[in-house]
Amino acid sequence: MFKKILIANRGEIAIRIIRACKEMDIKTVAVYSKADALSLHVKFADEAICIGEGPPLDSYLNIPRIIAAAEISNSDAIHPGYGFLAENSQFSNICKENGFCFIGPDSKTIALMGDKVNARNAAEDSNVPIVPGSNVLSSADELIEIANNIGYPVMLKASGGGGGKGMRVLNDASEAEKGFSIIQSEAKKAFNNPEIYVEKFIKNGRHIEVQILGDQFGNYVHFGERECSIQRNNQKLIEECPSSFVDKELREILTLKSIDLAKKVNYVGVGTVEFLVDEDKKFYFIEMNTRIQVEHTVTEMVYMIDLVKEQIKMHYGKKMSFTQDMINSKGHSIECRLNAEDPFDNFIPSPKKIESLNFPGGIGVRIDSYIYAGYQIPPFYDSMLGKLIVHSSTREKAIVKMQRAIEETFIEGPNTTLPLLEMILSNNDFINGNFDINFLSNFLKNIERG
Ligand code: MV4
Repeated sequence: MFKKILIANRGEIAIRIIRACKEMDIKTVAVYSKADALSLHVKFADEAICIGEGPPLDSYLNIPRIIAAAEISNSDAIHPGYGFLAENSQFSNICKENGFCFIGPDSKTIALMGDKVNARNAAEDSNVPIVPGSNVLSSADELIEIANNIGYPVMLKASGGGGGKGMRVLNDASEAEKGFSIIQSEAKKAFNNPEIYVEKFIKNGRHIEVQILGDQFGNYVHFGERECSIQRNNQKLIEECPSSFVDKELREILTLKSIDLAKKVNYVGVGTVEFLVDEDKKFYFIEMNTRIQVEHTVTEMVYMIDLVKEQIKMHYGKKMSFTQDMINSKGHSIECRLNAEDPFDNFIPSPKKIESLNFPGGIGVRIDSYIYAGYQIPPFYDSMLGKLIVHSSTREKAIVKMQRAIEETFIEGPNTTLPLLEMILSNNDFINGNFDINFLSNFLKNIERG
């Protein structure tokens, strides 16, 4: 096994990875910015190397400094976590060229899935249903012609985007000309890639994703689906495993198609295949994420597996130690994201000092976090402070447990998403599983109206 892994990340995911390494008897190297000198990942790792100032471009996104830290510490491998460099195909390649194993897919696979038009084509080649739409568009006229064929509303998307950035809904042809130039210039600016494409807009869908795992010998398994519809601006707030909307039949086909795609691209490691599922349970591939995701924990609770350990083993080159028929799910898990944001003021970040803190406990309660009482939240990074995850035998019991766990949680100092989470957990539509991707924005509108 690897002797030493450098973690090119911070916050709760850096700690999550350190925990897996400790239990595997792998030494860990933390890298940190000056703003993170007092962060827990620095204390928990065996070694820690400061790589620059607070702003991400000077530290967690600074490839030469991370590679230098891996060299100085004599690390074998680099784990990117999520965000930052996790889906940077160049970084995957640079790690490899410098003799470090990148704990993620090879640069070709990251680049393929990072290009959403190519990802659509890979899905189509694997007989995975995609949203009716186009390849790269060359003009607004071409957009109008294709949109007329598939029918409005349509969604314009940046091929280099994904994760909700660089998207726009067009309701009719009169919006096409302007939409085309806006999204094209946004795409050029944000992703350094002006390529855009169009898809039919799937109304009132659910956002459902499948967790897959592949080794380097062509073996693939899945760990069911996650329900990720409770989100806004592509920031998920609550995730579940399984989805109460997905029946046995739908699960079978979603997971089968996900593995077909993974096989087609010789995928190695953990990956997530994202789908939109409409009211008639028709499903459409939208993207594939080539990283460990924030919400991997709900899958871990239900399948009783450590996905980060499996990910590390797969990239070391171990053969998968189980087959699909050995994998069983049990019960239901829910995750709530604890963010330092004001949910009642447009989720404005609130990077303050944690004045006092109490985390919940009890059977089936898991906290993946990095904050402690007295910790000053730096202003430079994502506002997620941690995740509260519960597991119980049924969805109903998991909801009750989450309500109880939220009641026990106190985070004083910053504004947090806790009061909003408490309200959603007691909402009848949420409790009845009666929601889609519009739930959160409608819920917030209703609060405003009082
Ligand atoms: C869509 C869509 C409807 N139709 N594509 C958002 C994030 C990215 N992963 C894909 N996303 C979507 N793509 C088509 N053709 C709906 C979403 C979407 C969404 C849209 C508006 C508000 C909330 C949303 C939540 C999840 C997904």
